[in-house]
Amino acid sequence: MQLLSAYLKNHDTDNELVELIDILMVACKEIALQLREGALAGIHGTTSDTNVQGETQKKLDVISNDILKEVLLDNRLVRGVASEEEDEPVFGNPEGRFLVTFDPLDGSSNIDVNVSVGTIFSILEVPETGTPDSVDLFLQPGRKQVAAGYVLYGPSAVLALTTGHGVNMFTLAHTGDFLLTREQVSVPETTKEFAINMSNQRHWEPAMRNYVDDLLAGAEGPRGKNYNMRWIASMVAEVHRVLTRGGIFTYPWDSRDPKKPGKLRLMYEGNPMSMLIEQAGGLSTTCYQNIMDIQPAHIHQRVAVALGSREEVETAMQYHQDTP
Ligand code: AHM
Ligand code: MG
Repeated sequence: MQLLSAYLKNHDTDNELVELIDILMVACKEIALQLREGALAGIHGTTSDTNVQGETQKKLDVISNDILKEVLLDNRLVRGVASEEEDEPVFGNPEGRFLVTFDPLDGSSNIDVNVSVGTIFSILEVPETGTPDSVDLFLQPGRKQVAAGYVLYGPSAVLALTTGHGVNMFTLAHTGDFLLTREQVSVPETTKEFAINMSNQRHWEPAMRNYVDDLLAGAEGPRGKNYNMRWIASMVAEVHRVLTRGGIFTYPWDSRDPKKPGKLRLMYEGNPMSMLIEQAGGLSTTCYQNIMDIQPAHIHQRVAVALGSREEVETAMQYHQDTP
């Protein structure tokens, strides 16, 4: 089985990008270790702080954020990082070539109940040399990502990675190495499985309500087949399932906070997951437009997400075009 860095080098990945991905994995291995210890490491529960988005921070959110920041900013290749858990980007080497955005521990409401969580990351290049440190460096559409991925901390720790040449998966071995376990992952075009937080149904747009009603109607309804539903409340685990056996995962716009276009964040969740899904042949949209075409206005911007099996996502989009 091939080592992550050897695989990437054999597949024409730029040496500096390989080095950066290796460094990122040093941080993720440390997070995986902390998670494995669980209550033994005293990592359960919350801190007394809230993040920039007003959410209570879990202890491990903070620990994971610190690990990633420390490891990345220590590397000469990194110009700066932006994190879901930080108000502003943090800058490193002024000559660094890359910018990294991350959700250090996605799905963190699952930590205390010992259910899968993950780290999501996106790598961008500094647009022009000589530009001063500022948040503007990061405000690039998802199409500009040079790599994206996640590490799912589940029964095993799995890295799903794209550098723009398909999606590959690597499993963390007891030796501490990530080894190639799935090559050129492809999302099935059709599906009979959907994932949405149904408890928000009353807040959705009519188009989303109609779409989900028709899924629930099963074989007797307009979709003509029986659908299964899953909700793990951990986007990394949901996307991993979609990459593994297809499906549609959606966190749509809802009316609870009309100013926010969705719950998930464009730069830490929407863009990297969209790159993975598209590179595996799937589709990732807001139900109106392709997520990676959005020009971000600020780093903590939210986005509505519907991603997964191409035909199913196209159908969901069609409901949004057809419903006034
Ligand atoms: P987080 O980054 O604060 O963990 O929030 C993102 C998570 C996603 O992983 C998941 O899809 C969603 O929030 C779950 O939301 P809900 O609490 O509505 O089930
Ligand atoms: Mg989070």
